[in-house]
Amino acid sequence: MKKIVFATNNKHKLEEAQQILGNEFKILSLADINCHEELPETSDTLEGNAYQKAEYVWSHYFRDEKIPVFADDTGLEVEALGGEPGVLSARYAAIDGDPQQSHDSEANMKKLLRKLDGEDNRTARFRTVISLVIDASDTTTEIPLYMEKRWEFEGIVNGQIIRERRGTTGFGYDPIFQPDGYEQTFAELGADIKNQISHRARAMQKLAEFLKDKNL
Ligand code: ITT
Repeated sequence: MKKIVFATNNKHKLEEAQQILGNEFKILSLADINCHEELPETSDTLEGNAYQKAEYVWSHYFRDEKIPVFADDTGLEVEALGGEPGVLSARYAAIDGDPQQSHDSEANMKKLLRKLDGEDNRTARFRTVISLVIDASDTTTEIPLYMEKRWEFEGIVNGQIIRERRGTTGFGYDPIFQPDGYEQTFAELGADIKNQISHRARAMQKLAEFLKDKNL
């Protein structure tokens, strides 16, 4: 079985990725490769953060092994707010509030609903970017040439921010996001449907096709 590293410890993401990549791949988490440090995530774009995480793991753990590494970053982009919270989605409430509220979904949703109070344009999208880094080093030369190749895969799901929370499954902004074509929020649709149509699933499907095509 081929190995691939997903630079995350989020169980939910690991399971979803394993389901989509199938049993041709064994997905290794950060814990599996004994990476316990905090990965850098300081970019102001999703693309930058996904690449920073994948590149960090590749360069610190896999320089001499041909194991591909990928990482993801996701943001909720709200049209009326010029794309906010975007790359700040996880720590939206913490930016000008209490730093403890980083990753506090309730506080994040509350802030977003307050910002959209009285706003009729509720159009929003979830966008995931996956960055894949593969070793392309040439170690046959006298001085080994360490090189990487990188690719990006994007997944988008369009929808609306509703005015009140509905549903109990999922995480993050799921209770206030209703994907186009559905009457329910992500938190009402449940994991089975969400995992077929979500931003992350779409990006992951593109990654899976790429790995298959390139026979990686
Ligand atoms: P990592 O440990 O993998 O970094 P994270 O919580 O930072 O997990 P992401 O970077 O993927 O997760 O997403 C950033 C934030 O965007 C996340 O904290 C949620 O608030 C929101 N988000 C991402 N995917 C979501 C989804 O499928 N449904 C609802 N909210 C989501």
